[in-house]
Amino acid sequence: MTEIKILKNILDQNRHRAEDNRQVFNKHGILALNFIASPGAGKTTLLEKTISGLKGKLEFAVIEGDITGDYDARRLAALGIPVVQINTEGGCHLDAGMVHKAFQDFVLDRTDILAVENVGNLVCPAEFDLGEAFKVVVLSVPEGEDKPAKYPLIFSEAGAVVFSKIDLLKAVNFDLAKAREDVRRINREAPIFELSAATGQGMGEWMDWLVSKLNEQRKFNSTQPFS
Ligand SMILES: Nc1nc2c(ncn2[C@@H]2O[C@H](COP(=O)(O)OP(=O)(O)OP(=O)(O)O)[C@@H](O)[C@H]2O)c(=O)[nH]1
Ligand SMILES: [Mg+2]
Repeated sequence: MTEIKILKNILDQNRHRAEDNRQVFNKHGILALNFIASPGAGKTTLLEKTISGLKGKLEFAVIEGDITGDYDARRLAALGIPVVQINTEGGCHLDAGMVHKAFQDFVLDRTDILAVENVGNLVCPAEFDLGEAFKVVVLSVPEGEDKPAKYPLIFSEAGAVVFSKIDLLKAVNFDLAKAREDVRRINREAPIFELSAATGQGMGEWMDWLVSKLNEQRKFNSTQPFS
């Protein structure tokens, strides 16, 4: 009983902090995205290609969540964008308080998209709202088409689902129709992107969608639309 109460308190506290973060992002016209996927699904590569593809058009800032190390933060900082690394030292997800602390380092009025790369897994990050506009759940095709059915909570919460490494589709026999069907059963709304950060296939559609979501959010919050 005590354990349940403590967990509820932690989640309630997180929810309040997430709401504070969301208000800050809205005030500054920032589209905040929480990228969630298994280790190695291609989150950082997708961010690298997205940020390069939209260079000169949109300003990105990235918060990198990892258990330890700063490999991904270095990769992204090499693109000349502001990056903050959070090491959870064993924790399997980021929380809203960590994100709040991290974004103090950014010039918010100069940021269009704040991308948070969460710690790699499809389970714990599902419980913790960070104040993002939506979660982007990335499933790489080598992981198998059964993942939406096996990890339904995170797919049900997704604002967008990305099937990544689509260049490997044939080699790994990924059943695209089944994966799509299972996502749709759990989540009727989220757009599903099929893309390869390696070959560029599907990247245009994904980036156009990001721009349209940023504009939508700014119109909704009556801040300046991007274009
Ligand atoms: N074939 C192929 N490989 C890719 C693609 N995207 C990423 N990879 C490879 O997949 C591996 C993992 O990519 P990362 O981007 O580091 O994956 P991640 O999800 O950020 O990994 P963690 O942060 O460690 O959880 C690397 O070897 C990438 O080169 C893709 O579109 N196609
Ligand atoms: Mg990564």
